[in-house]
Amino acid sequence: MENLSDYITDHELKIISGKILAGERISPAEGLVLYTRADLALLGVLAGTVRRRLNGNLACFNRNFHIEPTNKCIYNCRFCSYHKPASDPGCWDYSMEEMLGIVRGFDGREVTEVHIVGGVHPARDLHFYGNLIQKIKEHRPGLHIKAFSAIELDYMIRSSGFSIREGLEILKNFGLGSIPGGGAEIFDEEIRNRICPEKTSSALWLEIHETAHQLGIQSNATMLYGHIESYAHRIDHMERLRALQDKTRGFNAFIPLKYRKANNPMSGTGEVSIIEDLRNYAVSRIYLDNFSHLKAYWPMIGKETAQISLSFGADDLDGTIDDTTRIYSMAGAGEQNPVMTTDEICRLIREAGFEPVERDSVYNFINTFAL
Ligand code: V47
Ligand code: SF4
Repeated sequence: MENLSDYITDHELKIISGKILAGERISPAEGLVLYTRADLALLGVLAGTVRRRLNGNLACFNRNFHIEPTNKCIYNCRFCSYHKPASDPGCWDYSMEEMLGIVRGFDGREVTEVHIVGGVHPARDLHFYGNLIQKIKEHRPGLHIKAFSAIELDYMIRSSGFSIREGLEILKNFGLGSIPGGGAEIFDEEIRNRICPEKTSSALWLEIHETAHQLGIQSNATMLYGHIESYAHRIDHMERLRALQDKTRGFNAFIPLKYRKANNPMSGTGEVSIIEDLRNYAVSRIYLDNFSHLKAYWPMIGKETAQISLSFGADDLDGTIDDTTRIYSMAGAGEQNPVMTTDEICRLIREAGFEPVERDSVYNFINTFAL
């Protein structure tokens, strides 16, 4: 036997594998066959081929830190362990000065990006957040500000009386660099209604990202998986993203986020296995053929799974983070104090057989780390 296809006994899988190896797009039905009938070894080879076609042997990361302005939130997503009522001792609400203090804490350190995302605060509008961006930029003009999920944007822009386009333009003028991928969850309306009924609709999430792309603001997209959704729902989610990306080319990275069960009302659904995480990375790498980057967000899945994911399609490990995010540790992720030095991230990447490269927030490569 000489060809990979000689080893595949399932006829349909053989045809789908042939398409992937030839660089052809697969259909939603074919994506479902991959999820349900392909074993992990085959998925690794197929996703690895796509990954190498797009990103060669490189695995990238950036040097960043997070600001989580508040965990007060007007919504009550059932999977969320993060938001707290104002009366709760675990509730925080940073003032402008406190947030600028976090930024100043990184003075003299080689970070290139601040990632700002938090709960949807009832009383903070576009003016407040625009001001925050402006002040950060005044202090450190070179720092890229990747900020606010579409859910936060929807509320802050709406409550300030602007259209989405106007609001995004205002934030861009203040210095917003790009938009993170949060709040996408699962687009299927029935599942969305069961896990986060009050949240910005899927259609509006997509519209906000489409408008941002039209204004030259690049963004990411996430998918919350491993709860009550089916494989068909995941394919539907990725299909909507792939269609938008065909139109705008404005997405940088796709980030699957594994549902973590601690301290939230959906705990009873449990968590999926590492096998499922790897299967999901591989199918998303193959399905989203027009996304250049697949991010394995290590604070969510842990350093070791992130390292293995590089062989299942991922090419981006996000950032050094420096212990500045709490969303996942509060939901039970293994990384209680997420921080990695540049040396550690490079070692992890090399050990997995890839070459580390530092990227900026819009995926220009800025630093290689020759041994
Ligand atoms: O939308 C909340 C998720 C997201 C849980 O763009 C949970 O670079 C798992 O979007 N279990 C916010 N996930 C974070 C986010 C993100 C993270 C890293 C990088 C980027 C980027 C974006 O966190 C929410 C939601 O899907 N989340 N609770 C939980 N219990
Ligand atoms: Fe609020 Fe975000 Fe938590 Fe939903 S996931 S309750 S929008 S903080």
